[in-house]
Amino acid sequence: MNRRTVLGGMGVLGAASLASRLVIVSGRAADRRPPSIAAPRFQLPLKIPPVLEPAARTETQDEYDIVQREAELEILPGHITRIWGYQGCFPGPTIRVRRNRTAVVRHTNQLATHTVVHLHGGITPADSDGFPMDMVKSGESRTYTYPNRQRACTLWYHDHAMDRTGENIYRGLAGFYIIEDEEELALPLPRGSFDIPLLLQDRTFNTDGSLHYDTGRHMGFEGDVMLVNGVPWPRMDVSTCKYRFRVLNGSNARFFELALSNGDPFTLIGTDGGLLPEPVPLKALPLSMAERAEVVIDFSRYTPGTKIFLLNKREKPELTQLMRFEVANREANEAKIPARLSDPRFLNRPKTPTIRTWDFRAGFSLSEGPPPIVWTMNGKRFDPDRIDAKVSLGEIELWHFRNQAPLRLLGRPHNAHTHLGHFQILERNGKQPFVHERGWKDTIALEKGEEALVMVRFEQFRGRYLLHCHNLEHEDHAMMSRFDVV
Ligand SMILES: [Cu+2]
Repeated sequence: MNRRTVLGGMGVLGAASLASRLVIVSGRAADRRPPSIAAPRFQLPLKIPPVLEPAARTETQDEYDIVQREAELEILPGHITRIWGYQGCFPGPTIRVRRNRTAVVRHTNQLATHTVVHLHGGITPADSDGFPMDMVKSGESRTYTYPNRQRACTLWYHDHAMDRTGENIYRGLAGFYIIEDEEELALPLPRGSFDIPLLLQDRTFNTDGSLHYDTGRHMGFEGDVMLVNGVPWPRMDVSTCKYRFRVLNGSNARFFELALSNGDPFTLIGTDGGLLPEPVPLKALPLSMAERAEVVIDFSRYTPGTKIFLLNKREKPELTQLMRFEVANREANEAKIPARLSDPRFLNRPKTPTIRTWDFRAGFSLSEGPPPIVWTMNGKRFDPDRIDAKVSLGEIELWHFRNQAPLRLLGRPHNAHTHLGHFQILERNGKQPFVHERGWKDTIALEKGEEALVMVRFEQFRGRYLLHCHNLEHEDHAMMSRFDVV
């Protein structure tokens, strides 16, 4: 008897009974994945995505052209992998812009799939924000306008097409987007070749080198090869000085807890929404999907020849090591971490704010499956035509995110991402937020049963926007809500 007939024969069951039977279909044990090709570890050099040059510049804006197309790349030595890439790159080229200079990005879709582009963390007009139904069909183009009226921070642009975001990003549609401003450029932080973006992703490769994708039965895809900037388990030669790393968890569904293999601390300087007020020394840094963290690692503490791994302490042993730093040269740079990094202009908590509650939880649907689960927000699946909240432009609200797991078995980690507005975390489970999340955020991790209270203000633009889980398979399986800024 296969799993489908087990479930098909159940008919209507009580929730507890149904849950007990779901054991056989949920979780990794139920996956039927092809064995991945063995990839070399810590031999291939880290690559840095190219910076995209504007096609044109005017006094006030930079104009970019991006073609979304397939490309055949040698990701694993001796194998060809077909990817879907911005400009055929994997990851996409980095866009670096200045605050208050408008970026106009014209995307042309030469793929066989519909696409949508979202600038994650961008304060973006609604018609350029990448609403999932604003799909660009194969052969068509769309121009997205980003005013960049926001503080310096590390954003990323990625696909957001209805029902297919997970696969589109998985096959390559993601890239960094970095906003710089005067406040940050005045600081003596590491820059140039010491300012390194790190995109963390996991993938599974079929034996012919092609990417294997499945939704993990809508639980979320987790691969068995770790990539950093599209390179499997890379190594990076570093000098004996400070480096700034802009770390992005670009995985579909994998959580990270980053640490150095020698147990030494590193310094957190920024979160999703830019620099913290002051640097924070850390030995471990949780990072859920789509979150960014900016850290400085000081390699001047080490002698040439030292090897240090970047770890994901949340993982089983074979996937713990992500990449290896090799201290290769003695070299000093002038970089410092100032005691005061920025004025983040945090909000003041209003006396009588509007409070909204957003529950992230599983729902049952016997028309789905296996498993017969759908992902819901406040018990509802995403409907692009339904407005779940109307938010007044410029008003500070408190949003209460709850990861609800009424049945323990159906509990999964989720995370909450708001479009347009960045937020400050006031409370996590009724207590102070973690030290690594006391800056501006647009995405927050919610472990099973966790809740968080955040303060958010949506500014600059009216229109339709989204709140959703950034487990991409949950998102594609409708864990998304539309709110309108009015
Ligand atoms: Cu989720």
